[in-house]
Order: sequence, then C-alpha cells, then structure tokens
Amino acid sequence: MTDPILYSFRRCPYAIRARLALAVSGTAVEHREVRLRDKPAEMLAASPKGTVPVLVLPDGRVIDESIDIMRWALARSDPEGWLAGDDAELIAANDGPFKAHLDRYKYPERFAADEVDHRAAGLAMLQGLEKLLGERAYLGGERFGLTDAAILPFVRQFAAVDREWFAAQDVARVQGWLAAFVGSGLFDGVMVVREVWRSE
Ligand SMILES: N[C@@H](CCC(=O)N[C@@H](CS)C(=O)NCC(=O)O)C(=O)O
Repeated sequence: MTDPILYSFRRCPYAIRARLALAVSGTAVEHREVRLRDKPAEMLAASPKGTVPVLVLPDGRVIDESIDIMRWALARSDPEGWLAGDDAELIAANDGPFKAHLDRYKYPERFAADEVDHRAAGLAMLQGLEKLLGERAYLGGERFGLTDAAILPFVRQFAAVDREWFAAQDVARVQGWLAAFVGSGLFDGVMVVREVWRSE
C-alpha cells in the first residue's frame, strides 16, 4: 500500500496544521516540499487552485483544504482525542477575520493597509482567546486538540511579526500557550527542513 502524497510548504500555517494532524494521527505520507513560486505540475494537476497543503490519497482522491486534511487524518486515528476539542466557530474566526488582520499587519504594502489598526484588531481577537484560556486549559477543552492545532500556527506568525511588541501585550495565557506549542516535540517534528521535491 503506497502512502498518501502531501504537497507542503514548511512555513505555511495551513500546511503546518495539516502536518500536525497527520503526525499526531501517525499517518505516514510521502512528503513533497514545494516552492510557492514554482509549484510542481503534479500538484497543480491534482489541485488546480494552487494552494498548499494538498493531500493525494492512494485511490486518487484529493483533499486540498488544510482543515479537511486534519479531519481526515484524525478520523483515521485520533490517539490524543483531538477531535473532542473541535470548535468550528473559533477555527472559522481564525481563518476568516484573524487571518485577514494578520496578512494586513504583516504585509501592509501588499494590502495598502494600516498595520497598526490590523495589529490592534488581531490583538483584540487574541484577547478573546485569552479569556477562553482562563476558563479551560486549551481552546477546545482540558486537552490540546484540533482547535489549538488549527489556530496556533497563525498566532505564531502574528507573534513573530514583532516579538518585542507581542511580548509586551497583556495576553499572558496566550503567550504561555504559544510558547508551550513552539517548544513541543510535535511542533519541532513537523518543522524539519526538507529539500524541495522535484519529479524524476
Ligand atoms: N484554505 C486553504 C488555504 C491554503 C493557503 O492559502 N496556502 C497558501 C500558503 S500559506 C498558498 O498556498 N498560497 C498560494 C500561493 O502563495 O501561491 C487551506 O486551508 O488549505
């Protein structure tokens, strides 16, 4: 039985969350690291929309939305009970408004946006997470789960735009939650540096 093929880009937060779920579920994949500027024809043939991650299953089915890859992997095997911590509303708020603020904070020229406004709006959303983390240990409950894994790669990017500024904000629980994640073996394991894949 051949493994599914994963087209991925190391720093992409969507690809990171897919790799996290694949890793925790123990799903072996043939990893194909891509360059976004030079996507392989094989990936575009499988998924013409041209975003990573893309998972191509041995039977030819294609899953090209990161959250669907996460749910597919966890439906196969969920040894740490990640699916119990599934908050679709929080994930949608991350993928929609938070991601929009993150992009405009990170790349204000590209969006002709005011980065300070978008930084403030992103922080306001993180204050919502701060409140939740005061009520329970993780976003989806008492254990790290799908919601944490789906959102953390984006919060990591937000924090990394200006680490000093982020460290000075009054979101201690979010800061601790992020630090534990980036210091985890799970995160390290999905961030290994790989050579760009080329077809033979
Ligand atoms: N909704 C998609 C979004 C994936 C996405 O936008 N990935 C970015 C990289 S982080 C991408 O591939 N962009 C295409 C490009 O930059 O050419 C998912 O969740 O998988």
